[in-house]
Amino acid sequence: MEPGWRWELSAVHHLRLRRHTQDDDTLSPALRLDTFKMAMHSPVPVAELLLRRLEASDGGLDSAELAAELGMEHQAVVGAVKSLQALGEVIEAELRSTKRWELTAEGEEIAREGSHEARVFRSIPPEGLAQSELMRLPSGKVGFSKAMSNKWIRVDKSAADGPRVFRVVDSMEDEVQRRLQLVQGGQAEKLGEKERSELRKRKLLAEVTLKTYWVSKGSAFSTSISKQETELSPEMISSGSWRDRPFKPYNFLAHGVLPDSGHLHPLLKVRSQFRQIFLEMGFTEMPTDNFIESSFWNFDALFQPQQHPARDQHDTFFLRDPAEALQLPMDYVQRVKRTHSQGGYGSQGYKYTWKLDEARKNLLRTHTTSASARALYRLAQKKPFTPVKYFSIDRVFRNETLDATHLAEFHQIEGVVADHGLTLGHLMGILREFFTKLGITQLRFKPAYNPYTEPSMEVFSYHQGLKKWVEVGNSGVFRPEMLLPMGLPENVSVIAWGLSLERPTMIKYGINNIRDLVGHKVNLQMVYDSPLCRLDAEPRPPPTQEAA
Ligand code: FB9
Repeated sequence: MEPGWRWELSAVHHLRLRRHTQDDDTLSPALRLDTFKMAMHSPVPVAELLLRRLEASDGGLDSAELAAELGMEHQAVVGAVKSLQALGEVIEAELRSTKRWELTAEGEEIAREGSHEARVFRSIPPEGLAQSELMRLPSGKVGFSKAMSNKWIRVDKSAADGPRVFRVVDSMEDEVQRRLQLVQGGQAEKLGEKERSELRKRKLLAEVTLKTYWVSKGSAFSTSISKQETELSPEMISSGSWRDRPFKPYNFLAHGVLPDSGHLHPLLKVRSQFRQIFLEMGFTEMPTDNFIESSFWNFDALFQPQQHPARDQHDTFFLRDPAEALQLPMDYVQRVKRTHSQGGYGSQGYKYTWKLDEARKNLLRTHTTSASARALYRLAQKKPFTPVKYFSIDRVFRNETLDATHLAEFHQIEGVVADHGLTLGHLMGILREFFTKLGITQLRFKPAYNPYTEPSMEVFSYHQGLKKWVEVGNSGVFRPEMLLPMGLPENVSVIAWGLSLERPTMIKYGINNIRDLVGHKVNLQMVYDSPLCRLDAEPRPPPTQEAA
């Protein structure tokens, strides 16, 4: 047994650690084994064993070596190191990673039973063995080719009843087994690089990285670790026993256990940031508590013609039940009908036959602009007109082709400002103010088209992280054909803009596929770990695996 430390019973039968030198084999293997076993089952906590061992060591000890000596799992010693570290300066423990050679399972088996080629050699009697029979042996295939290449055996192909294998040498040295046993005995360094790599190639040996601790005495080292009190109990105070009890130093920097709490989905964190921005800008939230909308409010009221491609099955989810909206403000509907079919208010309209049935069709709203239409219509009923600033953030549904950034539903954020004489300039101004609060300052406006706004603009921002211009929204001035039938005064114009909640959330939290943010594939850990959202702060780096 190689030198090292041994547990042995001292004269008074209490356990003591003693460095066992080569010539010190006084303890009989049997006695050493059971004291060893006794140590294993001894009530002495591993930590105490470690301290005694450290006491006796000069300089320090390696946690893996100690575990080997104590014949216990390395993890148990690591546990003791950690609990001693928690006590303060009792020990110093420096994490080391040591590479060492370990036998693979097959390596273990060969160290025990001998190499395949040795077993093949041993299984060949002097009169030889039929090759077919030899191949059926468990080590047959592997052993035969190695024994051949070691020139231990030969094959007589011309033998009567088929190829026959014979020994070439009388005896052989099972070097492979010997080398594996050397490693098993902790003397891997005795093997040359070539021998080691040959064994590794045969998957008999593997180099493992072991994270071990080099433990040394701390400034408050002592072998007796009296359990430090962590609580000051009433009886300690009443008995005064607290005076002579060691207390664990209070770690004021301890993070404390995270209280179990609910976790806001990142989307809701960003939503509340957007809400905050709108409220700061004096906007009022529009009611959007109806996912189901009539085609009238979702399209017709917005002067979107009934044959517009967005109004067919491919883009919109229509409802079978309830299929139709029954209550519509008919006087207003008539004005919408006329505006679509004949125009008015200075517009020539679309010159088509507008159908009420089409307008009655229920659907899942495709945008929250339908809620803006309802709000502006209610506003128009209130005389005299008062300027307003409205916003909405809620789900909308579009029957779109699904891809990494598009699902069949997303949250639309919309801002609406109605006042006298508002112009495109006002829209650009309020967009700058809005996006600046988002931490987005470099904006570009690109002319665009929406059926319900003229002029319309797509809004782009230069994204530092992505090093490109990103479309961050759409906007426009609502058409008079939309506003005047509602009953809003001539000189009142309404500017509005919209964007999604998902896009900024994905960029903020570094999420590239919308399915990692929304839906059944979301990893709840991402929600739990998602940090607070500060929209105007630098975007967070995407979550790395580990973190995870
Ligand atoms: O959100 C979008 N982009 C975006 C927004 C913010 C953002 O923040 C980053 C932190 C820095 C990043 C990106 N978009 C709108 C632009 C694109 O993503 C676009 O491809 C997808 N759009 C959605 C619709 O897709 C069919 C986003 C969604 C959208 C588009 C238009 C409106 C609302 C949402 C609108 C409107 C509107 C126009 C005029 C009047 C009233 C409303």
